[in-house]
Amino acid sequence: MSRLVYILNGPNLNLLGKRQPEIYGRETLADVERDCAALAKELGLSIKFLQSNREYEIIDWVHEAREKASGIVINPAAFTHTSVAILDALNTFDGPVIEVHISNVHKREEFRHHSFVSGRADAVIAGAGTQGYQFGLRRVAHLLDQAKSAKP
Ligand code: CA2
Repeated sequence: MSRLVYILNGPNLNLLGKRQPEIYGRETLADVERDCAALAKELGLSIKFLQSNREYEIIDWVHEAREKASGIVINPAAFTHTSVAILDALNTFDGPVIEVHISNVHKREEFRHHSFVSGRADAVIAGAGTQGYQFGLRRVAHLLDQAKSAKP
């Protein structure tokens, strides 16, 4: 299998760095993509970095990842707290899934405390800022390496 990792971003994350810097920081999504691409190179991974405001598009990308990718890092944004459909899609994916939140959702409003996606995620990273994406990528690389060395 490839060492391709899909990095999926949910609604409104296209505004990253442009609004609410006190919650989400000053880095834009393009900055996050650039940092992830550099780290991926170091880790021997390649990435496909995507953002959508549409639930169905994220579901379609998870389906595409089933065919093409070895791991998924996902910040489902508000869909985290609402989407059984994204959970169902992720449940069809065989490789590592890491859920990332830029903010610490547990320090915020009650409605952000529940995540449907966490029911599938192998790890959940919240509150590490945009660095969380890099932690997520490192974890995927580690799990892929482990799986490879466990093969007879
Ligand atoms: O902390 C996170 O990464 C979240 O997934 C971000 C979501 C929020 O609904 C989740 O509860 C936690 C919101 C993404 C909105 O992104 C914006 C970025 C900049 C300005 C406005 C929105």
